[in-house]
Amino acid sequence: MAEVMERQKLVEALKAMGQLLRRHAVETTTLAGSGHPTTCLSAADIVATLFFTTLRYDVPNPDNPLNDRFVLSKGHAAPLLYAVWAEAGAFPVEHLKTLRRIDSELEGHPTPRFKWAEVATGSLGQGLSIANGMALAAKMDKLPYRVYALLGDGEVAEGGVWEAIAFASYYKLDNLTAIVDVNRLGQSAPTMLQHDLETYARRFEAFGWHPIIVDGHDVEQLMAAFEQAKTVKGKPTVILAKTIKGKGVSFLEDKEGWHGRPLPKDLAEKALAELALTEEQIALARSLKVRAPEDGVPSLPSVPEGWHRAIEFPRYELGQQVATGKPTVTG
Ligand SMILES: Cc1ncc(C[n+]2csc(CCOP(=O)(O)OP(=O)(O)O)c2C)c(N)n1
Ligand SMILES: [Mg+2]
Repeated sequence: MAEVMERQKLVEALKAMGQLLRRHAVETTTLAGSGHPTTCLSAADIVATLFFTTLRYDVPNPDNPLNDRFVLSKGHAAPLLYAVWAEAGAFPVEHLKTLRRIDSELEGHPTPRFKWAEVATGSLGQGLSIANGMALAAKMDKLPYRVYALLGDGEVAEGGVWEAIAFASYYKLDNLTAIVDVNRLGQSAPTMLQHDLETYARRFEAFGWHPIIVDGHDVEQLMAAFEQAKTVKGKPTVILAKTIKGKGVSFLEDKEGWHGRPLPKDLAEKALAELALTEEQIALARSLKVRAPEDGVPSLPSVPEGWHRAIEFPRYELGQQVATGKPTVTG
C-alpha cells in the first residue's frame, strides 16, 4: 500500500514538473520575443520523466565522466532544456529570464557556453550521430554511462539521421536510447508519417533497433519505456512518443502556424492560466531530484576541468581558399 502511494506521488510530481517546464517555456520565449514554445510543450513530459526518474547526473559537475549524456537533437527546444536544468538545480530558476539575451549563455539554441550542453545542436539531423559517438566512447572506455538523444519527428526525415540509425545498430549501442517526439507537425506542415507510430517502429526495427511506442504525455508509460530500454542487450532502443505539439494550451494544441512563434503577452497570460499549478503541486514537483551516478567505478582517467571544450578553433585568412572536406585549418 505504501508503495502504491509512493508511486502515485511520483506520477503526480512528474506531471506537475511537466507543467512547470511548460510554464517556463511559455514565459521565457514571450519575454525574449522569440523561440519555439510549441516545440517545448510537446516534449515536456518526456524530458521531465527522463531527468527525474532515469538520468544519472552529478548536476553541479557537468564534467563528471560518469554522467549520463543527454543530447537535445531538436535544439530549438532549448527553452525546455534550460528549464529542466534549472529545476534540476543547475542554476537559479530566475536566470531563465535571460533567454536569448546577447549577454546570456542561454542562447536560442544550445551551445557548450551553457555548461550542461556538451555540444551545439539546432542544425537538425546531427544529434543522433553525436550521441552515437558518446555511446561508442563509453563502450571503448568501459564506462557505465548511458546516452539519451531527443529528436523531432520532422527531423527524422533528414537522411543523416538514418545513417546514424544504421551506425548505432552496427556497433550494438545498447547504452543508447533515442526518443522521437512524434508531435505530427514539422515547421510549416505535417510530417510525412504524421501519427503513424507503427511505420516508424517498423523502420527502426528493420535498422536493428528495439522500438517502444508510448503515449508521450503518459509519464507511467514513459517511465516503463526508459526502464525497459536499460534491459535491452545488443541493440539500441528508440522510444517513439506520440505527442501533441502545443500540448497543454488549448489554442495551440495540434495547430499549424505556431511553429517558432512566441506568444504575445495577452496570449501568454491565457496559456499560463491553462497551465496553472497550485503551490502544493509546485512543491511536489520540486521534491524531485536528479540522481547522481553510482560511485565506485574503478580507475577513472583523471579528467581536467573543461576537457570537452578544450578545442582549437580554425583560423582562416581573408581570401584563403580551403576545401570543404578539410574543415580545420590551424595557422
Ligand atoms: C538542418 C536544418 N534544417 C532546417 C532547420 C529549420 N527548422 C527548425 S525547426 C524545424 C522543424 C522541425 O520539426 P520537428 O523535428 O518535427 O520539431 P518540432 O518542433 O515539431 O518538435 C525546421 C525545419 C534546422 N534547424 N536545421
Ligand atoms: Mg514535430
